Amino acid sequence: MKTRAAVATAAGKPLEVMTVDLQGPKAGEVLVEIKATGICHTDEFTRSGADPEGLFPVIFGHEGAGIVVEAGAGVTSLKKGDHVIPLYTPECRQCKSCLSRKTNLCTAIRNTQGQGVMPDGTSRFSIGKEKIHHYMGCSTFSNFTVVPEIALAKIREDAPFDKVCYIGCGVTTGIGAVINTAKVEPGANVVVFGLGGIGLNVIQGARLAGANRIIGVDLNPRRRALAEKFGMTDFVNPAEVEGELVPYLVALTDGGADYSFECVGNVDLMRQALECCHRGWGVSVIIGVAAAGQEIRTRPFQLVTGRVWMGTAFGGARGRTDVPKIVDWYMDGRINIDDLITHTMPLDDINEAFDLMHAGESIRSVVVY
Ligand code: NAD
Ligand code: AHE
Ligand code: ZN
Repeated sequence: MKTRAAVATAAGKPLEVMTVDLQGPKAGEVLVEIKATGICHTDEFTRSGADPEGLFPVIFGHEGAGIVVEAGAGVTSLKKGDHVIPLYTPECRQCKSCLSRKTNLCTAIRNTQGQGVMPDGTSRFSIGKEKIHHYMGCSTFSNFTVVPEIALAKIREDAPFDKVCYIGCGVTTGIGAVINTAKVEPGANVVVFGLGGIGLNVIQGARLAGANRIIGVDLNPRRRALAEKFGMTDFVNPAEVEGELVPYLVALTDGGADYSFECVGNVDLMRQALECCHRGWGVSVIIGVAAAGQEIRTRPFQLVTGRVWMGTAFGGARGRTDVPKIVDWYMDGRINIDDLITHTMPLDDINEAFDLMHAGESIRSVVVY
């Protein structure tokens, strides 16, 4: 079949909206009509060329929601008409990682997904004879896409696609980092570096967890009002702090944060996020994705004296199990997604979403098909 898609032909170039060829689903695969997709900073990270795993040409997008059009041979858990959210972290429930119960990082299709192809080693997307890569196993910047069955969460049918698509990455990553990864307890003091599409969900998660002080750190003063609406108690603009940021944050938190979260992808901030944690027990969670060649640094003494450095992908969520529950939280009014979706646009205008992100204007832009 043919489908409209935004194709990234080379690193650093704007996306090109065009008609591409899409092969139907093979065994264990599902054809999905994408109804809406968010644009995450990770799409921009790879588009820019900063991602060491970046492959081109490719169809980006990993924050979508849609409807099953056709289930391939052997698919048992989904049927035509089901509403779904594609998962860049699948959940096969059979691999060593899934069975360990220690991680959400299912390994069933990790290798081929990283190579931009389906589990059988081939791509479903092409233009004539030229192959186009899949991205993170999702490629939601295409009106129709093919996704493995184990990488689709079935969701309730009354949930609006243009809102719950954000659960496909940003919402789950931010809230999950607090609840699943850090396991923030009531009364804890939390510092969040970066108040964009991920950081604001960390704030919302910290409020759900019953945190006491929730301190937001961002260079963009326009983030303040929305962050306060989501539960931030104190705003710190590093550009306005006299002297060093770390001692300032340590003083603000009576000796250091119980938990900190880096939601930018900047290795210098990752160090500050660790070092503003409380001696003896502070936990710092890396969420941001840093460019190729970057490395984190700190004095080992920071860890010797009890601080813990950890990271999280997709908020530690097991997608097929957890995503339908997060959709319920949204539908029950327990979490706010609407206020974070600041812009919507048709696929033809998708490059505007990247411009808005760079200008610090948007939290989440959503393409509605
Ligand atoms: P975003 O562009 O919406 O937000 C980034 C925020 O960081 C902005 O508010 C910006 O003003 C702020 N910022 C930039 N430089 C700063 C600095 N030096 N000090 C303080 N604040 C600064 O991005 P996003 O979509 O929220 O994504 C954030 C990061 O999380 C990205 O690196 C993205 O790739 C990563 N991410 C990781 C996962 C995961 O599973 N680990 C999932 C989604 C996104
Ligand atoms: N390819 C990058 C790593 C990118 C990365 O860390 N991706 C996260 C999801 S970000 C979502 O917005 C992830 O889940 N990684 C786990 C995995 O298995 O890819 C690089 O730097 O090489
Ligand atoms: Zn993402």
